[in-house]
Amino acid sequence: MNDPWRSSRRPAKKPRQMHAPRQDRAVRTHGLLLGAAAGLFAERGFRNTSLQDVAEAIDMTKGAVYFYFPNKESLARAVVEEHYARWPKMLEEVSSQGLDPFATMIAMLDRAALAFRDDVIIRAGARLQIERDLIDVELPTPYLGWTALLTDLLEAAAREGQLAAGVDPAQAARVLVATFFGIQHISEQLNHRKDLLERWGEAARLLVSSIAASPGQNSVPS
Ligand code: LUB
Repeated sequence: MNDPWRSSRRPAKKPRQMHAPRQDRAVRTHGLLLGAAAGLFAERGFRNTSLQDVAEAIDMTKGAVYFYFPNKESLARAVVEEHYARWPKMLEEVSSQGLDPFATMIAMLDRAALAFRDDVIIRAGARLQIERDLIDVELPTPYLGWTALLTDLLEAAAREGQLAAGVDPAQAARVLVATFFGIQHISEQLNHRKDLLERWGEAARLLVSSIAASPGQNSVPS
């Protein structure tokens, strides 16, 4: 299946020619910076996080951070892009299980719920997208990747007779994305997503039963 999030990433820059050990160290430092920034963005938000805070979080000088990111906006964009880069990797893993399209959709959304609860890059990317109007840099347009993926999977499910009569794949995809977005946002606001799996499970059971051709088809785990 093609990568619905490819437009969410800038083309990878050719790494400058560096000696291997130095390049490895630069890649590791870049990853450390993303992780530290994500932790702070997820907890405090964009406005209340400074490059100095990020530098101190991993014992770097602010000057050293500037070698990787010229400003806080570019760091925020890198975190959001890494958020979206997670999904094609997840899709590759799920697709390798050989599930049918409907089960693949369920598996992706269930894994996404885990990621929104546990993955700091996912959590930070979600918060930065909420705060996108405060961030003076172009960020990927939200929601479109997931909507495209679920539309593709639901169209494949329809072709395999897995959808109830009259279910429009694109419409169902939009409702699923909006529902998932709302569920994870409300869970974050009320209890830092501690109950996200339970909240997503109850929504999924309702939605799945309303679009599946046969009750209990690929039933969502309770
Ligand atoms: C998802 C968020 C939070 C959509 O795809 C996105 O942009 C999303 C961040 O903006 O939820 C629901 C899967």
